[in-house]
Amino acid sequence: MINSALMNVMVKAARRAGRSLKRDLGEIEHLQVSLKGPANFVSLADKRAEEMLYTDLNKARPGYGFLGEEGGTREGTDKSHTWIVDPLDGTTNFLHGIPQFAISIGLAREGQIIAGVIYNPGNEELYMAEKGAGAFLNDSRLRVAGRQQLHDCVIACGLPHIGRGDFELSRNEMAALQPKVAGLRRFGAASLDMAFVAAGRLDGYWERNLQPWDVAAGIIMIKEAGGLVSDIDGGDLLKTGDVACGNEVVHNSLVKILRPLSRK
Ligand code: 2AM
Ligand code: CA
Ligand code: CA
Ligand code: CA
Repeated sequence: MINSALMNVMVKAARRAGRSLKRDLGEIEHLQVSLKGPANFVSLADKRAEEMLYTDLNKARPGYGFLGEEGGTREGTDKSHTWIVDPLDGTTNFLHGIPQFAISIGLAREGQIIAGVIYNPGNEELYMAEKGAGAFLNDSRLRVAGRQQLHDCVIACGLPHIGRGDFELSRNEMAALQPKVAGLRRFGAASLDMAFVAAGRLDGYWERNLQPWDVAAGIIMIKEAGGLVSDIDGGDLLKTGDVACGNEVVHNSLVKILRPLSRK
């Protein structure tokens, strides 16, 4: 647990939006599901949750900027702080009734993430991290897994799908990793993949073409759990969305294998 005023604000907002998602789960016929692009679903559930998060976070910290997946950028008067919010990470899972989705709230100060909350309302797992205060799952302190050999590791990834991603690169990455690891997984909610790495459930994770709201909270979660997280090719992760993470050895091994395949 982290008992700061900031964390209380973030946790309360996440729990209220989580109750909204829970009410909407299984009510798909009432959710006005639409497409933002190929296979890019959005529903009333995403929009309602984001409005709640904006309302609560903006009320508690009136000047902060807000970047949300569904509402875009809302400028604040305080130019150094920005909320980076995904109201429903894993919409495809949500709309299929697969309980692997989350609310993700990150707070950036001068471009660095200083706090994060990731909340899965389905199983009420709440992950929190604040710079210098550690990372927690509910009441338990988190630490990344310690495995030092890739062949012992379970690694999660993302996969491109219709309308998004580089299929050939993904095939090359899978071909390179598959024979080297104990297991590959694809769960479909980036924020929870990163939370699982922080919790030591997964040894590592990589995915390309993510957005800032997919990774913001996960970045601080992994750092505060003692792991490494970065852009695969050495750039600014919040801009590129090409993430690799794990403990130091796993992170470095992933980067070493994946970077030469990249065509950037
Ligand atoms: P989203 O559910 O908030 O859109 C899974 O690979 C990750 O990619 C999820 O975090 C998901 O976030 C994101 N993503 C973006 N577009 C997607 C799509 N069309 N299908 C599945 N995941 C998508
Ligand atoms: Ca989306
Ligand atoms: Ca997302
Ligand atoms: Ca989303």
